[in-house]
Order: sequence, then structure tokens, then C-alpha cells
Amino acid sequence: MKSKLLNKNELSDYLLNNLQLFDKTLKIDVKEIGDGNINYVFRIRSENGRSFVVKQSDTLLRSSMRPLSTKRSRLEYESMKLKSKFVPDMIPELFHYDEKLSLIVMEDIGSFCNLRELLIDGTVHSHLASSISSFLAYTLIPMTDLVMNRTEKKEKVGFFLNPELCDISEDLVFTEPYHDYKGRNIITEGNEEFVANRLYNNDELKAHVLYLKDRFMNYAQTLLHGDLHTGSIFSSEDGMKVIDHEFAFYGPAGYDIGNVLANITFSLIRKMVLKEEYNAIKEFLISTFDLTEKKLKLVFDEYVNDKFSSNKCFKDKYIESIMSDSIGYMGTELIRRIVGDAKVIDITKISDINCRIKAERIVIDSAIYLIMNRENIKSGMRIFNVIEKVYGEY
Ligand code: SR1
Ligand code: MG
Repeated sequence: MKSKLLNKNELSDYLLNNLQLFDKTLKIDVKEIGDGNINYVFRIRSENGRSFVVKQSDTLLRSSMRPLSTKRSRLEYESMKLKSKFVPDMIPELFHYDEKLSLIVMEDIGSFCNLRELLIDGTVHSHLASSISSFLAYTLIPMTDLVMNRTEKKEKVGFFLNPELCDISEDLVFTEPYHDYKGRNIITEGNEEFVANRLYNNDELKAHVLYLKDRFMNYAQTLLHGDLHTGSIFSSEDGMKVIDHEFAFYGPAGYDIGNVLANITFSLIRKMVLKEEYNAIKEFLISTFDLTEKKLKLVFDEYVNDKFSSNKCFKDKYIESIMSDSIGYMGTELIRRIVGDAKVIDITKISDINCRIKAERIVIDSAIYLIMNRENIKSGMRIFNVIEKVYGEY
């Protein structure tokens, strides 16, 4: 398919001629600000300071230039629209969608900071565990068929089929870290034997990961963000915004929760091995897990009100299984960011090679324990205890 990507001048003309967002008599400046693997992101600012963000999907993947359907743009837009009904303050406001150009115009969230960078810096805004747990509970529970009309929910499952983006995760998260069949893994020098022993030659672990992969592929529980790492979350003293919804699809709720927990853990382990103050991040990890479980129950009570599904025993089992899935997917995200090629700067920016080797081993050993024991880890403190114990072994 031919590329339809606009260059900066074309984008500027497009916005001035097709939308009433800017005063046409003033100059506008277009700057590319995206650094992701998938799409292109621009900030467009008028001389009077008014600004917007434009996200455009090309027919080729930004990182590797291989073909990728632009359907992802429509799914991103529709998923943001749906989620903003439940968490309006946490989704950038949407101004325009162009189906032909796969282009979304949205609020500029430039006054918020990237959460990965904040955590590396040691900054945890006081509302954050509460905000993230609300985002998770209010986006995950209402889109299940315990709340939605059953027919409408099945239509949504169909609409949000996202085979190409899911395929990326099925490979990068659930397959390649255990079988490097595409030869794309990047293992830090010094950890090759460790990775072979712990991952490539670990059939017991692989069985657990296959179960989680099967659930990812077949359990259409709710509409997921699908790639909810700390680079997709932006925070300020007053609130947070979640971006990059192109991986949206119907899958197990625990996948989004597990991704958040794993990505907080990278910054925690970074601080631990660098012997930096980590108490704020430890508390953040613990409260994010505990508050998410609590709010899933509250939102269940608030939204699940038909007389067949609002059953206390069922509710407890349902939330318990979301939380154990979360621990499992936390583990798979932890592992894939260490051995795969989509790494996280929390770990790659550890400049002392011995510290980095140690951090990677702590991440992998913690993850393996979490995956294999996911049904018995039931509190944020237990998660921290696992990491602390593994840390003590190195
Ligand atoms: C080719 S895409 C690599 C990774 O970047 C995205 O943000 C997802 O995490 C994906 O796995
Ligand atoms: Mg992303």
C-alpha cells in the first residue's frame, strides 16, 4: 500500500485548510516529537501559543519500515473515544479523525511529563497510584459483558480485532523471549548463559507462558489499552493522561495491569542496583497493585448490577483471577523488555555494565517467580518481597 504520510508543510496546509483550529492569519510551527516504534507524532503550535498534537499512521512501521495496516489508527481513535466516557480527564481530548490519512488531531499534553522519565528521576506524583488504579478499574470493568449488552460487546470484540498489532505482542512478549526463532533478541554480553538457562531451556516456565499467551489470544474479557507501559502514561502534579492506544483489542484485563506493574518495577530495580533512594517507587508499586484490586471491586459493585452477575462469590473469584493474571503478565513484560529488542531505558541507561547485568538478572529471576507463583501472590507487599528477596541473592 502506498505511503500517505504528510510532510511538515503538507501537514500545516492540511490543518489550516481543513480544520478551524487555528487563526489562519498567524504562522504555525510543526515539529516532529514522536520517538515510538510504530507511528509519527507532531506538535503543531500557532504563534498565539495554541497547540495540538497530530498522530499519523503510515502503511510502514516507523522502526523497521515493514508493512503494517493503518487500521490501527481507527482502533486507536475509537478506543480513546470509548474510554474517555469513563475517564474523561485521563485521555487526551480528541478534535479530529481522518480515516483516509489515518490521522488523529488531539490535545497537546505538553504540560505533563512522561512517567518513565519521572520515575527514573525518582519523582512520583502523590495522586498517581490512585489515578492509575482508577484508570484501570474504570476502563476495564465497564467494557466487559458483565456490564455491556452481550450483543454489543460481541460486536465490539469483532470491531477491535487487531491481528497485526496483537501479532507483534504474541511474538515479542510471548514467543521470542523463550525461542529466539527470528534471531531478534538482544542479550547483554555476560548474560547469554544466564538467559539460556533461565529462559530458553526452562520448559516449566515455558508451559506457564504458553498458558498466559493462550489467554491473551483467546480470552476476550475487556477492551485493553494493549501496551500500557510507563512511556504511554504522562503525569503532572494534578493528573495523568494515557496515550498510544493503537494496540487496543479485547483481551484479559490482567494484561494492562501487569504491564503497568512491570514497568514500575523496572525503575524500582534500577534504583535498587544503583543504590539510590527507592522508597517512593516501592510504595507506588505496592499501592498500585492494592488500589487496583480494591477499585476493581468497587467499580464492579457500581457497574455490574443485573441480578444474575452481581453475586459476591463470583465477584471475588473474578477479581482474584484478574489479579493473578496481572502478576503473570507482569512477569512476561519484565522478561521481554530484557531479552527482546524493545528495551526500556530504566535498564539500558545503567552505564556500569556489572550493575546492568545484575539488574537484568534480578528482573528475570523476579519475573520467573511471579509467573510461576501468580496464584499465590495477593498483595503489593508480596510482590515487593519477591523482588527484595531476589535482590538479596545477587
Ligand atoms: C515493533 S513495536 C515494538 C514495541 O513497541 C511498542 O510500544 C510495543 O511495546 C511493542 O512491543
Ligand atoms: Mg506504544
